[in-house]
Amino acid sequence: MSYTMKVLEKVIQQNPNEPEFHQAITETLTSLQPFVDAHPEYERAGILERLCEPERVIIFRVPWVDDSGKVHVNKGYRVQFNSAIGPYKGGIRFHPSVSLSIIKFLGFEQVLKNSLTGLPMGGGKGGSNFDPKGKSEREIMAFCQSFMTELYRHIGADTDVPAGDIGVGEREVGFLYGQYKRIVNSFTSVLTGKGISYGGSLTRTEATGYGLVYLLDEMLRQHGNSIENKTVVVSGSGNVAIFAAEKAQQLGGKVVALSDSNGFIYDPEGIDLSVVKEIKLIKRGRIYEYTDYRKKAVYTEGSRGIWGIKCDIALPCATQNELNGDDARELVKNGCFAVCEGANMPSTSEAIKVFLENKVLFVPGKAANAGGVAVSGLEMSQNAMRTAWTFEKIDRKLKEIMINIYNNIANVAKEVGQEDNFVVGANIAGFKKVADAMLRQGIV
Ligand code: NDP
Ligand code: 2IT
Repeated sequence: MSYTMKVLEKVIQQNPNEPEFHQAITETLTSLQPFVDAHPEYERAGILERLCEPERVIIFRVPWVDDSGKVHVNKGYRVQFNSAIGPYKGGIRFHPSVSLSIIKFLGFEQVLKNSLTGLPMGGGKGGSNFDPKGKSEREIMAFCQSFMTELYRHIGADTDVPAGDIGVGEREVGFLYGQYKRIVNSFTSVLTGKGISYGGSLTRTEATGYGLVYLLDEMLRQHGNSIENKTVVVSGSGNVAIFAAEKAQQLGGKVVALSDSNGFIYDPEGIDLSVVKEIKLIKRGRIYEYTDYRKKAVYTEGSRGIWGIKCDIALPCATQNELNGDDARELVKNGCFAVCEGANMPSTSEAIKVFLENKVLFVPGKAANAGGVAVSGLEMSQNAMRTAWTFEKIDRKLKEIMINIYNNIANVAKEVGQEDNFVVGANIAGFKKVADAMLRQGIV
């Protein structure tokens, strides 16, 4: 058995009951196999064993009190996965499904994603099984303060810099930052995605969605195509989905659907994003409310149904494993020719196989959604310089980074004889830089 497959088998065996983590490492290691096995220095230095074992896992109790005075306890996590190329960097997720497996899969992906941005950032991820839905603002604040009261001792501007993810946006980052500053009495760049008035970067809110579409646009351009007049389906209706839809519309695409975990809306005339923003960003409501504003729009229960809508381009921007093999076959049957992942691991392994077999231009999340963490990196730079760049400057840099990522993954795929296989391209390109840094730093 090859070195790569031996490591994969062992890691799975040593980390039972972590299905999402197994899925992420299986996808990555399988596509890295020919490359890694052709370079015996990786085996000699135990690179894969070390890459698959987080440098540190922190699990902690998060006690908090609800508005009725009842005490609740949640689990808090921070997985500091790999710091070979920079301080740990990656978001915090608040969602009832959060488990060690989910945080480890996200942390593992983050290591390679951050490497692809070209910026000096290692990989980490954190979160809690806390469910923010239906909580008052005071309850959210109390939870964030309790979470940070433990987390603060493990993070730092040069050590580990968390940010947002599902359930954690600017409001939550603000509460987390306020508590950090209060405890350590220091105003440092320990979180990104901050509010603009206290060190946040312009464009960070838009970055993941915009970056996704910049990469898509470049890929289509290099294939003699464009977004113009294409029908686009975007799943989710959170931070990533909204700004992916916005940029796709700005580039002439027709976005016809969005979803949340309960169902999806289809608007044959094209989604009115000002309505979506009012519902989701201002009222914190549900996506079905869209039909109150737009009479031709239809709401359907069940979020998976969104993949049955005929489209040219699909952008899954909600959550892991939201698009399975059947969904992929349905998309292909309906003529979808490009899929870029705004979410982390939204396509199951079977779905990815279907896309690749059918020559769909498929870009995995670790490359396609790297714009968010890239602008987080730019936020860290601005904070270190005690300056603030304009929206236009950051947007330009974001676009440049996404185009570089596309060229990098496309070139690597071509070099290994797998043109347009961006899964292989992203994994090898992301891995090479981290592995090289690890080789040079000795056995640590
Ligand atoms: P948000 O919390 O802003 O939005 C999440 C969206 O996904 C909501 O519409 C939510 O619906 C939906 N969703 C969550 N779980 C499910 C589910 N089980 N089925 C269907 N829909 C679901 O998060 P983000 O937009 O920030 O994150 C979305 C994805 O993008 C995640 O995979 C995240 O890891 C990834 N990502 C985020 C980045 C960022 O900068 N924020 C950067 C790179 C990747 P509901 O309201 O019903 O829960
Ligand atoms: O998955 C991701 O890349 C994020 N949630 C963003 C991480 C960050 O540090 O900005």
